[in-house]
Parts: sequence; C-alpha cells; structure tokens
Amino acid sequence: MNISLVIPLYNEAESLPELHDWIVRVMQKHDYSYEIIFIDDGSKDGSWQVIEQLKSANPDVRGVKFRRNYGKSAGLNVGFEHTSGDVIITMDADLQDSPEEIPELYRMIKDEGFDLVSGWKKKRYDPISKTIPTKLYNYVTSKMSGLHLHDMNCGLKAYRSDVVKNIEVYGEMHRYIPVIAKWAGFTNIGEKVVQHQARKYGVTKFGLSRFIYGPLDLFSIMFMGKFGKRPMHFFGVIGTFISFGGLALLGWLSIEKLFFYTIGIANRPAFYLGILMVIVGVQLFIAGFLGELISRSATERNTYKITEVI
Ligand SMILES: Nc1nc2c(ncn2[C@@H]2O[C@H](COP(=O)(O)OP(=O)(O)O)[C@@H](O)[C@H]2O)c(=O)[nH]1
Ligand SMILES: [Mg+2]
Repeated sequence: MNISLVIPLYNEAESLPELHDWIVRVMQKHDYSYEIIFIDDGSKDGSWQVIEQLKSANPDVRGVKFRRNYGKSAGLNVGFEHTSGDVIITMDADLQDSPEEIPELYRMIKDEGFDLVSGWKKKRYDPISKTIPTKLYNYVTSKMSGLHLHDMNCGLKAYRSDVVKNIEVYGEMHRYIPVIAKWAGFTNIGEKVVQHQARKYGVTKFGLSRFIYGPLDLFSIMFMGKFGKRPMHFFGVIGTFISFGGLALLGWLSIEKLFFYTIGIANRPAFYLGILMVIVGVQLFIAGFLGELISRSATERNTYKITEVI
C-alpha cells in the first residue's frame, strides 16, 4: 500500500465528509493505493456515526473509537500502530490542511529519501493569539533541540513507515514529533511549505493549557532523549557541582573560624548558602541513584532501535 492517512479528531463531525471526499479525489487522481484511518477520540458530536457511514461507503476507510478523550498524541500513537502503508501522512480533521499537498509530500519521502517531512504553514489563517505564541515556541524549540524547523507542530506531516513504527508519542508530545524522531535516529528531516485555510466548521480544541504543558513536555523530551538511559550523568554532575560549591563555602568559613578567630560565622549569608548547597547537592545525587534504580528495572532498559543486522 502506498499511503496511510492518519487523522486524529475530536468533535469534527461537520468537516469529515468533505475531508473524506477531498482525500479520495486526490488519491484517485494519482492512482495511489491508500487507507484513511480516523481516530475518534471520544467525540460527543456524532463524529463516529459519520465515520461509520464513510466506512460503509468506502472500504478504504478505517476507524478507531476511543471510549473517552485521551488527547491528540494518544490518537496519533494508536493510528500509527494501525498503519500498513509505505508512507504515513497525518493531517488535521478540520479542513485547515489541504489534501492537495499529499502527492508532493509522498514524492519527497519516496524519491528524495526524507524520513520525515513537516508541513510549514507559512501563511497562516488563525487568530493572532495563536500565531505569535507559536512563533516564540518554534524559536525556543529549535534552539533547544538543534532541529531547525519553522513550524514544529503542523498537523500535516509525512513519515516513512519506519519512523512511525519506531517512535512513541504520549501525553501532549505530538507537538514535538520531529524532535522525538531525531532522537530516535531519523535525522533526514525536511520541511515543505503548505497551504492553510481558516477553520470552516467547529472551534479550536487547544486552549491556554498548551502554554503550560508545551514547554514542560519539551523538557521531558530533551531529558529522556539525552539522559533517559543514564540519569546519574545528569543528576550526578549537577549534584557534584552544587555540593562541592557548598563544601568550599563551609570550608572557607571553618578556616576563618579556626585560624583567624572570626566570631559569628553563623549569621553570615555564606553559612546558610553553604548548608543549602550541600543539602540540595546530596539530594540531586540521591535522585540520580533513584533514577538509575528505576531505569535498571524498567522493561525497556535494553531496547535499542536496530536498523540492520548482517
Ligand atoms: N485525537 C484527538 N484529536 C484532537 C483533540 N483535540 C483536537 N484534535 C484534533 O487535532 C486537530 C487540530 O486541532 P485544532 O483544534 O484545529 O487545533 P488548531 O488548528 O491548532 O486550532 C483537529 O483535527 C482536531 O480534531 C483530542 O483531544 N484528541
Ligand atoms: Mg485546526
């Protein structure tokens, strides 16, 4: 099969038939073999009934229905598990992404050898409350991850099937799939300017919470990617620096007290700072040991992504 489309959705009943017909038009025009996998994430507006209707009219439609709302990352992750195409394309269900982009995305993966191609909504049709924070977020993410994409969280993306079978998305981490893919060893990541439309039906599902959870998830991903299998290297280094700093301060105060007979070292700021630093440093060390113990008993402690064995 050429293409698997993965479409996670939450309350998008009005958009689905139009989206489906548009995708089918593009697929037939280029003569692709395909499947459309809708993941209904506990919608309450009858989206599932629409998917059932689409399915009964078109056998290339697949649907997965969650019992409750788990979030977009969960939808993508389950969708990825169900794919069997060579190229996986994800898109939003709200008609903001255009299916006309699919052939070119497919070609970039197939012929140009990209692992992942991320859409870039260069001209965006969204309220300003959305576009400005997004610019900042993309800037920070690209600085922290070293992956320079203009639009990390575009819903429209294409993957080689290898990629989606080797990454795991959970929580709210769909925002950082390119970073996750990079950490998994898929470094050939490209970008394509894509058409974007204003939302036609329904309302946006992502509110203010994304400003809180987004950055936290980025920290988690960076941490897991780098130190997930060796937490002591992170906590141990910081802990050592801090506790040695504290010991140096206390040592210096002790020398003053013992050899220069300074009185009243206990009301000097350096005294309290020294004690604090020793305590915090030791705690970080302990966190490192606990991390090592946990990762030692984790089931994936020795799982590595292997491309080939000869
Ligand atoms: N599976 C799943 N999909 C969601 C959820 N929230 C939003 N989506 C889908 O993610 C896509 C983008 O959401 P949207 O609200 O348009 O975000 P915006 O384009 O950033 O304003 C749409 O296809 C939504 O249906 C959710 O909780 N679960
Ligand atoms: Mg949208």
